[in-house]
Amino acid sequence: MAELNHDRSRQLFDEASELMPGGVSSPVRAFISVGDHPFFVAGGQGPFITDVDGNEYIDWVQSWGALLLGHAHPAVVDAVTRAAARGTSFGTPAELEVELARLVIEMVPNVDRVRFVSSGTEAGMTALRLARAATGRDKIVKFAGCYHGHSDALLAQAGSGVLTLGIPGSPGVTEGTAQDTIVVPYNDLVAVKAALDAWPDQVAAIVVEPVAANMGLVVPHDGYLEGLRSLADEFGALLVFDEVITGFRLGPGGAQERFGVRADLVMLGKILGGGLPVAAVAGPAELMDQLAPVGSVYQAGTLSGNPLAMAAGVASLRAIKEDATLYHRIQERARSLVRGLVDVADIAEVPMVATAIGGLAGFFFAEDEVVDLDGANASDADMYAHFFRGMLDRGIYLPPSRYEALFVSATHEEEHVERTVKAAHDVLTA
Ligand code: HOZ
Repeated sequence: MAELNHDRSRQLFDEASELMPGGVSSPVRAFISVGDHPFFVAGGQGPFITDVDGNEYIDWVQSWGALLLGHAHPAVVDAVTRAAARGTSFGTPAELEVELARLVIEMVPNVDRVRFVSSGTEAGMTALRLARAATGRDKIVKFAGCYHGHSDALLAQAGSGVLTLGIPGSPGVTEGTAQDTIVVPYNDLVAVKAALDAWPDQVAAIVVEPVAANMGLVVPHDGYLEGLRSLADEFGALLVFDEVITGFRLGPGGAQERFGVRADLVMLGKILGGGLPVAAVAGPAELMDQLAPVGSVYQAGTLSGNPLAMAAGVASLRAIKEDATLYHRIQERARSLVRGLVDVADIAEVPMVATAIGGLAGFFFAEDEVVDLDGANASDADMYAHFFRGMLDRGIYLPPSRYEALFVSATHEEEHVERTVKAAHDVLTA
């Protein structure tokens, strides 16, 4: 079949590459691991994204999960437009912050206080600082393949772009910082216990993506999150759930609600901002009130609580709350998508394993179920790249890396699943 015309995107990418490192503002967007050039976006509507050459794609990335309601949701657009007309930034408290904080506290379990920041990275930095201050300990336990933003302490064996580009440990992270980060495999409680035994009274926090979605999609074993909770309690460490992806996606209360496991601190982002830069650290008052200005743990930001971002967040969470069937629909859609992909892979005799949870879907070209980073690494990278390019040519935009998840929005219908599965059939049987 004829390839789509990407002339304008190519031209822009050439220009961008002279002006910005790799031509992008964030590494995975460069499409390097799938052997392609990125398309440049012109706009999006619901489940669709359109590029500057006029090609339209069914978008299963949805701004890396930020858009639960799909592109350009009318309520979000309206709220942001009205907020912008009143002024774009004040650096002073505003009513919408109170409203968004109230919505978060209402929807997310075990939260009395919310500190808004502008990115998941900031949320991770703040959660760690708070955990270290609250426990008087330095070390943290994280999991290979989990990604919590690009702060120094959390980059070790991180997922997402760090994996995609095969960067083992980023230059610029000091040895001292790296020494305080203990990395163990995901889904392995014995390894966590061993780490806590090896550094008694030194671990401030166990930081985890309750469903790992930055090494591809890897779900926790039954009892895994409960096990982390017990180990944290036994060893006096805090349990930090990075719910930047799972928050408001697995259900209104995220992973805590879905799995019935309490976290001491929660990192939120993506859906929280409805596509604008909002993230947050949230938790019980006794911890959160250690942040300045009540406590002495310092954290600040000129654009924190930005009115446009707050307006988008409030409009999104309200729309989510009002849509009684949303979580059922996205879950059914995610399941039907992975069922369809696996069926097609079977027909084509291509090994594939796939999983779906809430509005998250993921697949690996692999024989065996993937439970950790080793499994994800063992999946077929060349096959993923080939599949990605074939799907893009057929108007389906998948994550440009096998280490990312697929995101279902409230606007994806069964017909979009069917078109995706048909395209997958054509690519895999060609
Ligand atoms: N952290 C995102 C993937 N999990 C990548 C964001 C981006 O490159 O835009």
